[in-house]
Amino acid sequence: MKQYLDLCQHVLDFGVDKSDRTGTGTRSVFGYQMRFNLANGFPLLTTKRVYLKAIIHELLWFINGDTNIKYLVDNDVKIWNEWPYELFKKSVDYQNESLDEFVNKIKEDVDFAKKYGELGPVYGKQWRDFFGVDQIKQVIKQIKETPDSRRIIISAWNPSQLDQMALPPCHAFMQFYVVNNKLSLQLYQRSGDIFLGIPFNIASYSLLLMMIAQVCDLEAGEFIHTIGDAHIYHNHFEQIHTQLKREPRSLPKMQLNKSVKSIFDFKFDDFVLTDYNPHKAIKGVVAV
Ligand code: THF
Repeated sequence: MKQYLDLCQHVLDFGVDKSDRTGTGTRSVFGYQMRFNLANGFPLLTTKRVYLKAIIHELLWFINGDTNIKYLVDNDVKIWNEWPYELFKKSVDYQNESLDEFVNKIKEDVDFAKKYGELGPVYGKQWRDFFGVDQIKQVIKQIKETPDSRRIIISAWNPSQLDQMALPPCHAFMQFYVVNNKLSLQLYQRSGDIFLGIPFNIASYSLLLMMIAQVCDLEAGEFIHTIGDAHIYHNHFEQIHTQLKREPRSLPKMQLNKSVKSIFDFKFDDFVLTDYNPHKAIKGVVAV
């Protein structure tokens, strides 16, 4: 995926070193755009192995309107664990449990999960119930009934609820566009962690585009990814350099179960990825 490697090189060359909320330090540019034509294959990075299982579960979890990490934990998806753990550490019930012990309690104790697995009104809540508006349903209706509309939008950014969220949305605003029987999706992401988050976000929104296209009887066109603060954490430089030395390989193919007709009926097994032959996985620490 040349687009991703170009982004990495651009930020290394033209980015400015900038401190951040997490105290890790980043190199950052403000404003960057990538385009992925879904006809060219499924845009899953090939310069490292990306864990698609987590991406699918996370997306189904968003679409379901869920904001509690229990579903993810039960499916061994770890990507959201750090944030509720940080909140738990500040609570009266915290007795020096490690992250692993915390996650085990979420898995085994339903009441504990209810209390401490909650992220607040994050993506799932805003997508499905933004002060009573089911934005997923609304957008699908608009795409079917008024495909020329320039108002086909989902916003996860709800200013009046930001203070209740464990983390304000990074991928905050999406717009859909229909032309020549093709559906395209542009995402505005206010903040993008280029090594860990961005590969997930590209794959996740490309999947969402394919799913919505299918239930609207359209082809998937382009996923356009617009990023505000695009940054490489200083402790990810080596991982980025490793990928820049690797030769990108041909993209895999993603097949959705064609019999699914409602966005709310997709299940984990309805997604089949083939021809994915990435370079080896690369580890990196997530900044919280
Ligand atoms: N915060 C930061 N600092 N980076 C992010 O990418 C990020 N997200 C979400 C919310 N806050 C963020 C969480 N998404 C991983 C991937 C996505 C995440 C968080 C973490 C991650 O650690 N991925 C590893 C391991 C995956 C695994 O095997 O479980 C990887 O190698 O890809 C961006 O939306």
